Amino acid sequence: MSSQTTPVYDEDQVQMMKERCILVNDNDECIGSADKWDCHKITKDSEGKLHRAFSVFLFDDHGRLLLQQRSAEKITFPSYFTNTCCSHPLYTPQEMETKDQSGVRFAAQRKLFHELGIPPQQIQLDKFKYLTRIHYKSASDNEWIEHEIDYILFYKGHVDLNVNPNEVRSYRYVSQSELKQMFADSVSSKDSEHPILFTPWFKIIYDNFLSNWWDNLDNIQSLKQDDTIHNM
Ligand code: DMA
Ligand code: MN
Repeated sequence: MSSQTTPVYDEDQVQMMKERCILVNDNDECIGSADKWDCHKITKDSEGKLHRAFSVFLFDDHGRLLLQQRSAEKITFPSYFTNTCCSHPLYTPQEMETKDQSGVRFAAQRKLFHELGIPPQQIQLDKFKYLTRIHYKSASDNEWIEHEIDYILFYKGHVDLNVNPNEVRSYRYVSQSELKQMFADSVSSKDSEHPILFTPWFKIIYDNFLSNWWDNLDNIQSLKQDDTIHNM
């Protein structure tokens, strides 16, 4: 006899599934709102809903990238390694503002505090370097999917960390060569009991953009693609 088991999700993470995300069309124009659950749930009628997101890449003064391993409690992509911080601007006047990407900048400051405990006063909104937007879709498992237009924000500067264990399982600063080694280890760990997994959006960015951006970290504004939305 087979029975369908419903996974028991972490209470705090389930609570956050009530957040209202910004629904967008392919041109990143707001077309409404939906809760985080509906945006990411695979149902028989839909594969999630296209919404707005952001990805922060935070570098220390030596140019090393702060990597995050998502907590085991995350409902999507648990225990995967990824860039410093990812989330969604919310359906509020402040976080929906598109002029100078001020809504996603504000949301990024909010989540750097929530996930990593970085004091908001250490994050100056105009020090986020906005690079481009990436439209992608990728399933986490049979139940959950990401389908987003993801704003890429770089940030360089020293910050103090006080990580939230409900969000972050581990973190480390890596050089370009250390990250390359982790990707190599990830391939060779594929069939092991504890594979090293990277989130699909981080892998897309790593494969297509990151080395060029990282090589030009101190002149990053010259690589900005204001009006582009990459379809990946
Ligand atoms: C969502 O990240 C954003 C991207 C770019 C995938 P997330 O699942 O970490 O969102 P949250 O931190 O709000 O749970
Ligand atoms: Mn999302």
